[in-house]
Amino acid sequence: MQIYIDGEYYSKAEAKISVFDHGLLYGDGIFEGIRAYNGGLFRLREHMVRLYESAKTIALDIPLPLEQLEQDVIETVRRNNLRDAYIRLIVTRGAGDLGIDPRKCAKASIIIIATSISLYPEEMYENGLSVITVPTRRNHSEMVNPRVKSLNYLNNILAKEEGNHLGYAEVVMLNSDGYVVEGSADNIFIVKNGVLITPPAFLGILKGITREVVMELAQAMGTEVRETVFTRHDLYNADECFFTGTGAELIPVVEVDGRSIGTGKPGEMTKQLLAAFRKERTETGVPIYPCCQYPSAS
Ligand code: PXG
Repeated sequence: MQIYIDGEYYSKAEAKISVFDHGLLYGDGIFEGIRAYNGGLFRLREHMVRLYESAKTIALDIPLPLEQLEQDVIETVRRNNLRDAYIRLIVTRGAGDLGIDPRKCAKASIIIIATSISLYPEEMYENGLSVITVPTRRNHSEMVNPRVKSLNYLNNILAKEEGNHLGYAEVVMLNSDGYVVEGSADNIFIVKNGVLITPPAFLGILKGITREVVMELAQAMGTEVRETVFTRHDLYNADECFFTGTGAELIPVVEVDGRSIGTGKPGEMTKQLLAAFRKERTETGVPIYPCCQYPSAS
């Protein structure tokens, strides 16, 4: 495995960063999770733009222009000879001293890891997930804004742990007003009377790239899409429900807090969108390899 750190490539054993890095000391940094399918990087530019927007909001200067870092992502996947991959792109505040002051960190560090991905079992896509709402509320937008994909993921990890504790693979988070916002690492959608509904970005969510793609696909199918607030009551009484994310892609939810959603099986619109998403992701990626230089598909 070849791991990129600040423009150089290292083996897994040699890929190391400072213990004084504020990414480690304080979760001071940002990241992206990107997928490659069939030799193409899915929605690469959208992920890059989100990374630079996260950086702007936390006043972090990424020491490379977007276009060059984008090329470095492609090169890292290439060097690892991957056609299907999960790419973790990380920018930390860099090494400073033990105080929190970011001015002590002279230069941000950039890390790119390209590897294969462990997926939810196919059976979960066919049967759907049972989930619960958890006590930990999503960060308030005026505190650590969920729009920033920051290295400080404790809010999500606590929610995930509350699900683990009770045996649930994913959870639904509410914001401090009690509105449904998202999963621990996924966006949430419901379907009611043929309308596709998802919480608006201002409510305090990560504005998922998969979420955007799914909204576009639904609109192209002629479905009405609404970004609007909804409550647990609306969730329990939805006809269908699903999560979206780079890792999960689009996964049906069939039970929430012991209430079955709709028929208790993945709904028709969910199944149609899952099929459309699977087609989209394999056909629209940014090519990693120039023509004719593909490594053999193994
Ligand atoms: N909300 C949150 C809080 C997330 O962390 C999403 C929504 C979905 O966004 P995208 O852009 O991926 O559609 C995420 C995704 C993983 C993984 O391996 C995913 C995320 C973070 C860490 C790991 O699935 N974020």
